[in-house]
Amino acid sequence: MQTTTRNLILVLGDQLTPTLSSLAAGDPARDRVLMAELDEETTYVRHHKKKIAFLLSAMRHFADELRASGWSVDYVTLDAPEQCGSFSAQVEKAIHHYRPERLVVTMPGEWRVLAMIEAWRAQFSIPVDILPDDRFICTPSAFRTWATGRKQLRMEYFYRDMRRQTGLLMDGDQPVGGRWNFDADNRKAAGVDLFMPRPKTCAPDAITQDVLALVEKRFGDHFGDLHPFWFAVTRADAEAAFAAFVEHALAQFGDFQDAMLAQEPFLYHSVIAQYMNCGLLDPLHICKQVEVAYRANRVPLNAAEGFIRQVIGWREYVRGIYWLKMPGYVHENFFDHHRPLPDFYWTAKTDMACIKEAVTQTREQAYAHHIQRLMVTGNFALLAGLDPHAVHEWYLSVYADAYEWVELPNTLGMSQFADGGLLASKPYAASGAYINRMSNYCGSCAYDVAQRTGPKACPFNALYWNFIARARHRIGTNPRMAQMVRTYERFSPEEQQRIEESAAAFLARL
Ligand code: FAD
Ligand code: DLZ
Ligand code: SF4
Repeated sequence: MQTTTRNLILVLGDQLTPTLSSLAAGDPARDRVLMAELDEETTYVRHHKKKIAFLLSAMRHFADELRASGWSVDYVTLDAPEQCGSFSAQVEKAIHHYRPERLVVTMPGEWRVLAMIEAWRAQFSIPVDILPDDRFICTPSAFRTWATGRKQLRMEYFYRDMRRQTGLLMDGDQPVGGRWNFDADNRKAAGVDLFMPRPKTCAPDAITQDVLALVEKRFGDHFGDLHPFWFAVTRADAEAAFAAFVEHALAQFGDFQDAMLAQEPFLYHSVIAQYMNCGLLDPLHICKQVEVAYRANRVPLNAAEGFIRQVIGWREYVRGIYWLKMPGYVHENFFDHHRPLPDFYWTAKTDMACIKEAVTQTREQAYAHHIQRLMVTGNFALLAGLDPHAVHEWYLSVYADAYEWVELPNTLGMSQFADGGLLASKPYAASGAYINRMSNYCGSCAYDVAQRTGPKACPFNALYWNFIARARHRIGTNPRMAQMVRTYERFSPEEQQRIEESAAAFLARL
């Protein structure tokens, strides 16, 4: 039993990893871990109820895991009288109580929290050690070095470096299969007759039941359905969920990565970002398991490469951009869009079948897959000129995997092009034809995807051309947009007029 505390180790809610640098540097016999459920963290946006329940339950299970391996853990629950509201106040109280020699913390995922921790150096009377977060492959400073001097940042080149650095899917210094990227094989639309694996579900245990009751009581008015709650909240269950994905879904992950089907929220996606982002799963380890499945001929190369690219490519790349560009990044608004978020982002009350489907499953599951986020809700926001900051806050609230370091560059950069093309090479803007090609939503929609203008026309169509019309002076020189700008400019003045009127009439009704 520990009598005095040498160092105080603060473990944040998304640092649920036993090999975390702050824990690896510590000594269970002499140091004390502090974890806290806090008003500020549970409300800095109005998180989805399932997201809060998931994280608090995972935190409580992790505290038990640490205690079982010999650590002394002070765990403050949200409803405890000693809960102080913020990291700063909670740490101050613990320092006052234990009088530790040092405070140790692994680098947080968010700029807001890093600024707070850095301020503690002046605020508290003890040294504050901020250790690197080695759960990522690329450090912020290595990313800065990679980015420095490049005319354009492109994920594809970064990704190749990550492949070389990790040795994943490499034959010597060459990519397995002779190509770095098999995305061209990954654009299949899904038929309704496909067999759909489902993510592994876990029944809530007693700890989770307590958390669910707490969340219902405290956050009953937040967006989202709390029940049924089926996320894994322990490392063992998250690993089992990932193993089930590898066995049942990974082989078709590549083929149907971009597909969307009504009533099928998950298709062949892994549904593990929430586990990776809070530290229950290790990104490099899971990529190695995917490579093993490929080398054992259990999954094709386009699936294995596609999956590994998302994790060591996109995930690391967006984090690099986040730390390179914060704190200013959050305010970027290249197209000067200011329209408020329509209510249907919360209520799903809209005649647009694609948006209704994406928002309904978001409310039910705190999950939508990448193409729904990018090409349905994100695409609509871009075309309708919604305020990118409001869009960012929506994405940060509603998904169980949402943390600012990963959500912000995806929303502001990839989806809204609000950084003017720093992250993505072109705006992800598309008309209804794209959604129709990749989904079965349009068949049951009140609108007609084949019509460009008029009251029955799919709103994405007029909005798309209207976006091209208003944005062409800013994006017309982008080689990937020039063709669409030229097409628009070849429309007759009457057609251009009809597009403008249809778009304006729709936006006026929002
Ligand atoms: P899969 O499709 O099975 O992919 C496997 C893994 O690859 C994911 O678990 C994830 O860790 C990683 N990955 C895939 N694409 C990306 C990407 N673009 N950026 C970073 N990692 C990626 N991802 C988050 O983790 N948190 C977010 O808050 C988030 N917000 C997003 C907001 C928008 C507007 C968009 C367009 C994308 C966002 N993404 C976010 C990226 C991506 O949509 C999710 O990672 C993915 O849908 C999670 O589901 P999955 O685990 O089934 O992923
Ligand atoms: C997201 C979140 C929530 C909802 N609640 C807590 C919490 O109560 N306590 C905590 O330590 N962390 C929480 N988090 C995660 C933090 O917000 C996260 O650590 C920071 O965003 C830094 O990435
Ligand atoms: Fe969405 Fe348009 Fe298709 Fe309706 S017709 S589902 S609004 S893309």
